[in-house]
Amino acid sequence: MVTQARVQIGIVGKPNAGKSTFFAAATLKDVKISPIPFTTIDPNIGIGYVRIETCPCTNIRCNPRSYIVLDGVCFAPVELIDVAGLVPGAWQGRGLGNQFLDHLRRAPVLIHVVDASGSTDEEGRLVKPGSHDPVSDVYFLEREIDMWIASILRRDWDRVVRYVEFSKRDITEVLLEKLAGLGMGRAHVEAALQDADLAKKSPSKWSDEDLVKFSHLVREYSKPIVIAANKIDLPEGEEGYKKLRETLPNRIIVPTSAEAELALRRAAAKGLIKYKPGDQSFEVVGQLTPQQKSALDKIAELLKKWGSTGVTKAINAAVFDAIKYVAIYPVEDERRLSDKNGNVLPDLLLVPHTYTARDVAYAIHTELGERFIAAIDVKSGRKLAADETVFQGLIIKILAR
Ligand SMILES: Nc1nc2c(ncn2[C@@H]2O[C@H](COP(=O)(O)OP(=O)(O)OP(=O)(O)O)[C@@H](O)[C@H]2O)c(=O)[nH]1
Ligand SMILES: [Mg+2]
Repeated sequence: MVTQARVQIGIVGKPNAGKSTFFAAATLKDVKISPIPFTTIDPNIGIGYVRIETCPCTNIRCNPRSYIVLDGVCFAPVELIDVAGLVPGAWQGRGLGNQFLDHLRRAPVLIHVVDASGSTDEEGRLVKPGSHDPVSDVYFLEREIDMWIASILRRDWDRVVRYVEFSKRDITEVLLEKLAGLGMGRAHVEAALQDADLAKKSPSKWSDEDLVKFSHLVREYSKPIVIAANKIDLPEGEEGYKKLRETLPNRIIVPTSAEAELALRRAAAKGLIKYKPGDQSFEVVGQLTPQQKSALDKIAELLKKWGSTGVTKAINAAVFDAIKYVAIYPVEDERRLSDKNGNVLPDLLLVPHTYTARDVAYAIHTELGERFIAAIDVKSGRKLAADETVFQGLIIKILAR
């Protein structure tokens, strides 16, 4: 079985926006949820799923090991990390500060849960619905994340200066070393240096503004953010979502009701309804109390209006749109589409779309990477060279020495 590290998704936002509700809805983990700011202090870590509609398993009987198939729909696991709320000035120590973002170092993508209903102020305190502007939350939160990265760079900026000025090392290399632990790669660092106009400026001459500008760009390139416009079950939530769309037309924004998704997942777990994450509707199969019925009726209306609760859509958008990962299916026996033991399509790997056939071999096992000769696109029978990139839905067999 393939044991590649799971894709991590960080869930960020101000207090009381619904981060833990989103997390609980996606993972079914029992975590603290309440309308009091700073309910979450230590991070919650759990497994959520991306939903893959057109999966080879739709037409074949398979024996999935590292993913799940429900009614012909595939669900591949991702790791979700729900952290404490950020408030303006967190980088200067306000609220719980921003140190806890260190838990998101390895996450290549973030979901920003925004209270689109405007019923909480920038510190997460309850206010009249519609009275707080959700757009301002997007701006301040992203700045706090940029400042977190800037603070990590500032910590030993003297060393960066020394290496570049006195040891004559290339600034890209020195920054890369520093930022590798934050999941940032060469392309991210080079592009940020270029676009911030800093590629040729010696680090001793960088102003603090330069450092923040670089941090902003390198964050944008290495940890893109999907916005979950949450609480759309409230009338003001719809307004807020529209405003977010209008003000930020180039951003990935998914309308969500984390609360509705949580209710549906819990009802399904209790056997009251038939529902899979991301479904457009549900079917009642158990005995409902009048309260349950009325709550579910409301959710049915929401699904009709919005197409889904948006939670799975936001996770999918993070993995497939923001960082453009693809789902591929490694097999050992290309005729039976199975592993050595006859398990059909046992594995589903989520990998960057820039991955080559050889990268995939390494992701499965270092040794397989080292012994790599070529790969086969099983559906077409075509050979893939080591440096050919993989694509969505590829069933791949690695040929190794
Ligand atoms: N109406 C509505 N309320 C929601 C939704 N999602 C969360 N809430 C409510 O918002 C409040 C805060 O939810 P949490 O999930 O604890 O928020 P959080 O962002 O984790 O907050 P902190 O841990 O304090 O940072 C709770 O009362 C939730 O029930 C939603 O989609 N719709
Ligand atoms: Mg929380």
